[in-house]
Amino acid sequence: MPSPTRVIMLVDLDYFFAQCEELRNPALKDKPVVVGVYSGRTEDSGAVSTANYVARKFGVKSGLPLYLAKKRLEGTDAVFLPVDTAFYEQISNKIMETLRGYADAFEQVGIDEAYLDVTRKVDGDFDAVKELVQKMKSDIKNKVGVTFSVGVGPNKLVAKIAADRQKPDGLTIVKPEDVQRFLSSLPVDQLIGVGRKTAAKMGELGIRTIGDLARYDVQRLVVIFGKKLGIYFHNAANGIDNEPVHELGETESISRIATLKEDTRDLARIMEKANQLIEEIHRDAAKRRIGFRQISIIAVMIDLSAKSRSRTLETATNNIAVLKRTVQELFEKLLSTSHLEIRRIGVKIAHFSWNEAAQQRLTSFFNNN
Ligand code: DCP
Ligand code: CA
Ligand code: CA
Repeated sequence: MPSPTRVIMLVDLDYFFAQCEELRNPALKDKPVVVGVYSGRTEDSGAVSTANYVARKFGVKSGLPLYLAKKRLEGTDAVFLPVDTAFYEQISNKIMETLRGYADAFEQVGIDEAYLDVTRKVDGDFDAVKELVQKMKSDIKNKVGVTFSVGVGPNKLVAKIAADRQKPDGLTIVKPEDVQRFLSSLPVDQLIGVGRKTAAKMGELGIRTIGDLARYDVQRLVVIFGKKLGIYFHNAANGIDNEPVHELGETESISRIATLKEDTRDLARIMEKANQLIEEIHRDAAKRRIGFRQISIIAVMIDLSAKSRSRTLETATNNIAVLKRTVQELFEKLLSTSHLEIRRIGVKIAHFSWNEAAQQRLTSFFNNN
């Protein structure tokens, strides 16, 4: 049975940190506003976190060194401010709470984005979406005073790309029958998972647009990028994505379990398998841009008894090295309490949050692949 058409929305808050600063001080509205991370070495060392759209007209954007932003805004009444994450999180929480009420299923991704499955809310009718979005926009405008941009499509992949097409305060709706046309002319790096390096590699193969990728022989993609990625790229380019909108409850966790090649008590062998599981778990967490505080392991011994160990970190992280190190320590502990060989192992992360440090590292995770 073919799955019924879904109506998926991505909401992305406009120039978020800078918009929050405007909210706190409306006198900033017509001026260039730059929010920066000051590294503190010299007065101007550091980088732009984000800038409002007035400042963007001068070529100021996320990642630009602050001294260059200053230079580009010379002679204007530009305002430079340091990042105040606690304040932005407050605003974000209020918005997310309101948005949640508009969705059948809701998944926050990072501090300023959320996916909404609104299929039932609009009865599967893409023509009813515009009115719903207008209602959401004016609701948030009244309650919080913030604008956002929306992408709508039959899945998360299309919704995410659509949300970037019109900003700020935009709305882009891509109906199922328009997906292929919508995607085909866009540069290939618009797809999640196609970073700079992958895009360069694809360029060498003559693949520049998503349409080029969609037409490229899938078998060759598998040979070049491996089975998982090759098939992912092929499906993504064709606008196929069945990922559900995950509700992220307090108790939710991400876990993997696998049987060892042979029963063993050898830590190196156990970690070889564990590291594979960790990489999958980490990729899942990265896709959803969440940090985790709790790390657990489970071992099924040869007598089929199960033992588990768990550790809660002081702050949320999404650092894979921390995950690997902690899992190894937990297995060492577990081995010391039993003389039995281990047959199956599992790794689990839980206690999720969107802490800012996790956000930053994830940015580099996506930019580096
Ligand atoms: N951010 C950051 N450093 C980056 C990118 C982003 O600190 N290199 C922070 C500041 C942004 C927030 O994350 O306000 C959200 O990032 P977006 O990429 O969604 O950018 P904006 O919301 O600022 O702008 P846009 O209107 O383009 O969405
Ligand atoms: Ca965003
Ligand atoms: Ca944004």
